Amino acid sequence: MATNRTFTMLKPDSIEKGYTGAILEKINAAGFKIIALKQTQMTKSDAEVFYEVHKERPFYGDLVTYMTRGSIVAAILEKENAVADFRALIGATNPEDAAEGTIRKAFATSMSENAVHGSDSDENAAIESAFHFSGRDIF
Ligand code: FUP
Repeated sequence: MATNRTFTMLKPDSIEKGYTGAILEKINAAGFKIIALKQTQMTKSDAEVFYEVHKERPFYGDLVTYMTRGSIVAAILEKENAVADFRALIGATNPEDAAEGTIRKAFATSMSENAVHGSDSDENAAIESAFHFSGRDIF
């Protein structure tokens, strides 16, 4: 996949609070083009695989429970320097540390319920995009 793409999920807390539209608007306003989009719910095994890198961490079980308790909105975004620019737009993992103007500052409540996911590398963006979308879902 080209390096001008990243992958995001609006997490269950964002959907529950009705923030889908507001967050997508911020993403568009920051210059990202949405090239794939869907609302779906991850199964327990989906979340376990998606977050396998954190398997040994103490928060892993809670993270899987949280990510599967309701629907998420998954999207692939396109923009020059997408991975780094999107990480800047979402802000620090802990919303208390997130800068003003970031999505987590505006919409997240805690480190464990932090509103949105953003891929941390081009390689993971490609893996995570393929986890949720097939080629025919990407425009
Ligand atoms: P990020 O890349 O900012 O999404 O953060 P990480 O990949 O480090 O963590 C993934 C998710 O695990 C976070 F979004 C929330 C959760 N997490 C915790 O609940 N506690 C922690 O100490 C770290 C991460």
